[in-house]
Amino acid sequence: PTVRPLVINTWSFTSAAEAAWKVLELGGSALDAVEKGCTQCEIDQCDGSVGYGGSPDENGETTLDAMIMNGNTMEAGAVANLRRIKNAIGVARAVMEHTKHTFLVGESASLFAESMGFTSEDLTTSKSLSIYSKWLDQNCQPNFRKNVIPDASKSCGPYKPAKGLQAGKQTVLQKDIDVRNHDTIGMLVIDKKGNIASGTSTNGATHKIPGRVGDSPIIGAGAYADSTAGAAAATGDGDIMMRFLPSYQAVEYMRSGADPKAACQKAIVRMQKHVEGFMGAVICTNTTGSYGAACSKAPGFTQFHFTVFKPGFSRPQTEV
Ligand code: SD4
Repeated sequence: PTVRPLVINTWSFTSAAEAAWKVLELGGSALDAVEKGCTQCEIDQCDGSVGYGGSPDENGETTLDAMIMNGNTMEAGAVANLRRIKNAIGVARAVMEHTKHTFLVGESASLFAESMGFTSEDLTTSKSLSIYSKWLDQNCQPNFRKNVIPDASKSCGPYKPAKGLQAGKQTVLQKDIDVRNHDTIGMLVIDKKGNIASGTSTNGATHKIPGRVGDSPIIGAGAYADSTAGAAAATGDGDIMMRFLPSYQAVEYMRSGADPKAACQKAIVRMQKHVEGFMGAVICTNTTGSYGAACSKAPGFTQFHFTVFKPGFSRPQTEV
């Protein structure tokens, strides 16, 4: 039997699922529900890893990555390294609907957002500042990059090859990435008409090198949607996941007949085969609203929670 409408999102972000569900109950579209749901997480600063005031980079700045995809039209919009704008998924949708482009990045993405009427404000909070200051004191040398960032009193580097990097086993950032700093929202929605949409929003990885973009805004990596096959979203170590397009892969597995859980598992296994100790999870739904998830366990990451709202539920429920 077909389950409609359906909201499923990564982690225990129930306020996001609730916001998306409200849109669907009123007859809204999958796309509106995804935008509303992920926006709620940006407002709530879900787990400190979505929205403003989280994951300060090496300069102490919070920057955001987001994408949204319409599985009916296969249109998508994305922003990465977005500065000063809180509603990253809103900007991603504006890229999709108001330009002929798909992906805008960095300062230019922020200028686009401002021109579209999004408020420009500081994304730093006392919390992000304190995370940054502690880390800076412990990890960085004074004035290393003074030539690059003239007003930096301290900064990081020089960067050395990470152990096993040549063999593709590890990334420079992997040691900094664990369950505490890695909770992107990825959301999949099927509306009453059967339209499927997906989206993500994140502030990425804590202490990232400025300019670092994760998997979340990359179409097919962070999320994917195709109303003829299903949708998927990923969370975890984006520096690794973006090399495998796990969301695209999982949707294609479902198109070839895999059930959602198996599709998620197969996408995870492909990454595990190549990267020892890799940490990540994928959620999937097919066109009938059957859904599933899989994760790659790592030290500090032994259980992956995701949230579901579907007919018969009076509130979102978290599943493992
Ligand atoms: C990233 N994948 O930027 C994101 C972070 C994440 O759960 O998913 N956290 O690498």
